[in-house]
Amino acid sequence: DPYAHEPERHPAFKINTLKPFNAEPPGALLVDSFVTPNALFFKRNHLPVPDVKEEDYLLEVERREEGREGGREGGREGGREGRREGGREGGKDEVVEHTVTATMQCAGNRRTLIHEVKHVKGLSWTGFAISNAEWTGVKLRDVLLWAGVPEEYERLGLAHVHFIGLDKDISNQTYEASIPINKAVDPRGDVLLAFAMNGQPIPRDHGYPVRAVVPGIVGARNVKWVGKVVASKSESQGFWQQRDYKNFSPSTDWDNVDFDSAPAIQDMPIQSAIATVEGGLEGEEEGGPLTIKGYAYSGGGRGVARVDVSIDGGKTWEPATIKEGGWKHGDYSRSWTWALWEHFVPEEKLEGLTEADICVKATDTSYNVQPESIEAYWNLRGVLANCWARQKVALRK
Ligand code: MTE
Ligand code: MO
Repeated sequence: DPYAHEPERHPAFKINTLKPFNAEPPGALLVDSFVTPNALFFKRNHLPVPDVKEEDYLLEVERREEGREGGREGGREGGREGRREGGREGGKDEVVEHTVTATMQCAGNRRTLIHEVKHVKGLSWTGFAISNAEWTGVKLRDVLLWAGVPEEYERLGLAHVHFIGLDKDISNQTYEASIPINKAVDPRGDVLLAFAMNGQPIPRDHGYPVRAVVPGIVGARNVKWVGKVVASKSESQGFWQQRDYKNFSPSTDWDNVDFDSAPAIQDMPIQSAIATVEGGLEGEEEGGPLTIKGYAYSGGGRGVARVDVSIDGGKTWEPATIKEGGWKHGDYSRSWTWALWEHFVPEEKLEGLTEADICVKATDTSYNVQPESIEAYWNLRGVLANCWARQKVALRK
């Protein structure tokens, strides 16, 4: 059993699949803290969790200047460098340690909504395949410069940085993905090769000893157990870069899909979800006041500018209170975290209503808003489900 040596997990998780282990924490626990405790951070594994020993760990960095044409592997290795990473020891003196608070979200978050329209292939995440942590590591930019990928990478035609994981399937295929090189070398891009998560060595489930943390970019590119980094002319040709994590028209199905026609998901769109609703008929004869809590998040460094809440199915709206995170004055490109919000509806606003039809939509600093319907957004892989969050609450018997 390749899954015989999996780490222990928190009992509160809603488990999606056991082997590989995929699970989300309960919403109420998740929005309880701005920084998610490691034990409650959602877990998304495609393969068995590898058991990497720090003493065996060596990060390889490669510069691949010969591109591959027509999507075929044609590159030879150039400028190959090995480097000891991870843990607290070994040659990190040339690069400085950084800590970045960044939210990570799976592209399949809220896929249950897509399943409800028409079933798709994919894990049925409700709304909590997202978490926030303080990551410590070295900037990928510094490692690339140290390893001989020069600032003038464009002259060499280098356009992507690949991360190759140490987790393998039965045919020895490893998990890998890539990001655009401009994100990797941007000093304000904050991409880390992280070795600590919330002040602890990264837990095995999250990539021990080193994982890529790519703030603002979909979870799938935040490769765990990174064994190798490659600066390359072409995008990763890995399955999860080319044949998954892409979004298509509602009319596209498995018979006519052309994966090469769509870009790999990188930045995440504006998103929000309801985590808890207190009040209403809960323990009362007549519906009491409502307290609604949840999160909002946008990718690409865009901040959450506002969260609007409606209790009448979207006819009228009020802004929620952002408790933590979200937009900061003057920052348009470096908001890496979610915003936790809260909305209180007093009893007088509920008078005459038999039910509250709660809708939530967030707006980011580019004024992108969430789409209203999921039907218009259905896609065969069930990714990027970011329609309005909705929940109905009974107010009268
Ligand atoms: N990295 C490796 N090596 N193997 C994986 O299966 N899953 C990816 C990404 N990095 C994955 C990986 C996906 S799809 C997501 S959403 C995030 O890791 C989840 O990170 P987490 O388990 O730390 O929450
Ligand atoms: Mo994911």
